[in-house]
Amino acid sequence: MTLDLFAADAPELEDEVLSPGAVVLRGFATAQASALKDDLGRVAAAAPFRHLVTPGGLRMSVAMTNCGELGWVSDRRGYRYEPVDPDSGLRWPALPDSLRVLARDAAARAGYEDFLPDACLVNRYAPGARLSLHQDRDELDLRAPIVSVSLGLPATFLWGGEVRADKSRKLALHHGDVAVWGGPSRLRFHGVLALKDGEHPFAGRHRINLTFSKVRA
Ligand code: MD6
Ligand code: FE
Repeated sequence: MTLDLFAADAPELEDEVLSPGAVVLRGFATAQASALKDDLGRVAAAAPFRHLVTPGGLRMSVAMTNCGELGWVSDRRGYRYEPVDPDSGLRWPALPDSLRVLARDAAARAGYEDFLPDACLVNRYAPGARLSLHQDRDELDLRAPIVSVSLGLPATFLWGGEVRADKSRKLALHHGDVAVWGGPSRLRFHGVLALKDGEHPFAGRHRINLTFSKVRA
């Protein structure tokens, strides 16, 4: 029997509401993955992945780079967005059209029309890499949502509340899933548990996450 993905009885991947204004669009990016891979390869060639240091002096386990007008950086002086890659002294690579369109379409599907990101943080998780609970709050335009694309190995995502101590919910994010959060959920705490080892055709033993935001109001 061949699996006909267009058949009326094909398994539907359901959008999953996390909280008001926050949703996971299951498999939303899967069809574009090969174009994304080519474009991300070019971004990483121009601005290689690196492990940033937190203001407290800890090396982050997630490797990062950026594309778009502004890139997220962290060092002993703090967290901020910068137009120039501190490693090269050059502007971050431009946001590829494939990424811009994906982010805009995902935001629209989640109810946020005309999302025009000026920053795309590219996160690379190797086995064991994790991101503790945090808020995305270094952006000036908090009216715009965060669009977060998962590629490669699956991860366990933590969806918390408005304060760090709130109980968080765990959910799996797979290759192609896109989480969008904005409006009343824009400052929700979230994080990623330590990545389990594995192998995925998209990125081998890695998970790649793209976090799009609008920094300039
Ligand atoms: C994720 N990432 O990897 C979610 N936020 O699914 C984030 O929330 C995130 O990786 C700020 C900085 C880096 C990140
Ligand atoms: Fe985040």
